[in-house]
Amino acid sequence: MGFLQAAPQLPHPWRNDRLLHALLERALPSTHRTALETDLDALGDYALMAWQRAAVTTRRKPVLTQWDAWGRRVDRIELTTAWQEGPHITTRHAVLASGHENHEHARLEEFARVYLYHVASEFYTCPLAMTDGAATALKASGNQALVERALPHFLSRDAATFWLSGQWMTETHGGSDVGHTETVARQDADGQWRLYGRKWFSSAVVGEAALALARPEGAGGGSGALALFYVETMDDAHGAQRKPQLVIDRLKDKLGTQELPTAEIHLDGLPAWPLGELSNGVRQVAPMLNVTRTWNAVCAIASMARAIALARDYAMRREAFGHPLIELPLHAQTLADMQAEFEGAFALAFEVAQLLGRVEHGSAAPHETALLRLLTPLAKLWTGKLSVRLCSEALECFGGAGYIEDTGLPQLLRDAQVYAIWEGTTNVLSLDALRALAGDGLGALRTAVAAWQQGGDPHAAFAIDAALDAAASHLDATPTQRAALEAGARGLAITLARC
Ligand code: MFK
Ligand code: FAD
Repeated sequence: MGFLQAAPQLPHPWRNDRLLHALLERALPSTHRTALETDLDALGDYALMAWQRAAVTTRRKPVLTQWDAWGRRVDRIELTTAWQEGPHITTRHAVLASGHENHEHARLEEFARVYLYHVASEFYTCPLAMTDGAATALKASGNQALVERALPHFLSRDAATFWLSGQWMTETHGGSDVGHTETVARQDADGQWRLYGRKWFSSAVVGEAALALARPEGAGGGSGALALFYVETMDDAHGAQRKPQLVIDRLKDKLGTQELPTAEIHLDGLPAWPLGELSNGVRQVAPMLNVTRTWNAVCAIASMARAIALARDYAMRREAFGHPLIELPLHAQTLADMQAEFEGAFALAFEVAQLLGRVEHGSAAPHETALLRLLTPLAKLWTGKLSVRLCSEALECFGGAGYIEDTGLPQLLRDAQVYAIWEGTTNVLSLDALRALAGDGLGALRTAVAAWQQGGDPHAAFAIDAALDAAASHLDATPTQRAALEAGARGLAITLARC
């Protein structure tokens, strides 16, 4: 046998992560770090184990069996190993529960865990994000009965009692524009609400609960008439089988996120409970959207971190023209440029995580609520786009090997494509950023930028001020200039996010 190329090795995702260490040292009191670091080290071990395991096992997808041998509808889903491990890892290391502790660093501590766990989780983080979002929306609703019913499960630190929640919004006619929702909520004579309709993308179909948008029977059209409902999916009376009023039509065959069982479902009278008023469901689900969008940003940077770590390691093992790749000036510059873009995205995503913690805890500065409202869509949309670009660049760093399935590398690129689509596409979030800018967003950003700039690079300060001035002039558009304003929204959002 001739030359054999050494495969890339993944450095320990926590012990070798200079950025995350620096952030936590800067942001957390030492008493918090000690406890957190035990979990981070364990999650780093798990990530390393999962990468090594993936190299020697055949990739699996979830499998749906709709009927048993005797003709009974069962809709049973077999999950991958990482998914079976998900509830145990998650609860043991408080991945989700830590975000709901009562202190201002709770969200930072949660998202540090998410960042280390995400790639190994095989997108078990998708339903975790939605569960976190559901817990947040339930708290915001003030519906005490539902809070007491669901939160002990959603935030459980014991796998035996842990529940996942879905987020049932998208329908065949309404993904970005949920105003087309056709699912109807009808009330029985005894007052029980039931949902009838079809949800087109359900990514936590193995979960025990969901928040669903539906139109109360007789309510008008459009999105303002939608209500937000809490549902449970399992029927304890039948040995924790799925409720018969929830039918799984099929699992989607997807470009990426293939371990995640995303289903098309029918609801045929599934019992449901409104979170609050029987209208303005979009307003009620907004706290969920903003939390899942933060997860999306953090998971997108986790994918970038993985791709760059592997490319950097490979650059020390692969030689060309008599040198390891890392010693070739242009290859080293390519890696450095990727790292620089990544570090900017890392800073933005974790800024949002910290802001969220402060705002929820009530310790935020006056401008920070509006700042969070603006930076959340900006972080989501920018990290979503950047992850595709950086994962693509990382694959190229491996040459032909980056295109070969059983290196495990192409999956990074396929998975990255989803970050820009779900939870609001780039365009939808650019328009959301406009909505936030039109409120107190721009003023909040100016206040924040002034603070960030103190002692910083004056050239960078000039660039940011110029972008903010440009944003302000766009926002002065008259109603007749609205089309031009919308057409420029993506450029504006990306400029602000990069700044
Ligand atoms: C592994 C990574 C983890 C990530 C997991 C992801 C799992 C993926 C699962 C999904 O994809 S779930 C489906 C997600 N779907 C979306 O994100 C929908 C995208 N579309 C939008 O976001 C639209 O902008 C929206 C549906 C909100 C538009 O609906 P409307 O009814 O036309 O919105 P409208 O009238 O502008 O807003 C209604 C109210 O909500 C307004 O408040 P008021 O009633 O008080 O005026 C808005 O200000 C408010 N609102 C909208 N978005 C908000 C918000 N408030 C706060 N934050 C927001 N983001
Ligand atoms: P459309 O809304 O039809 O968008 C098509 C195009 O039009 C996009 O490029 C969009 O940017 C653009 N567009 C739309 N409106 C505007 C506008 N006003 N201005 C400019 N451009 C616009 N949904 C759930 O509810 N629950 C889930 O669990 C879930 N899981 C998912 C899992 C995966 C793997 C994927 C891929 C999707 C999932 N979704 C889920 C659905 C996802 O949220 C939607 O696909 C997404 O919100 C876009 O909606 P749509 O597919 O209807 O696209």
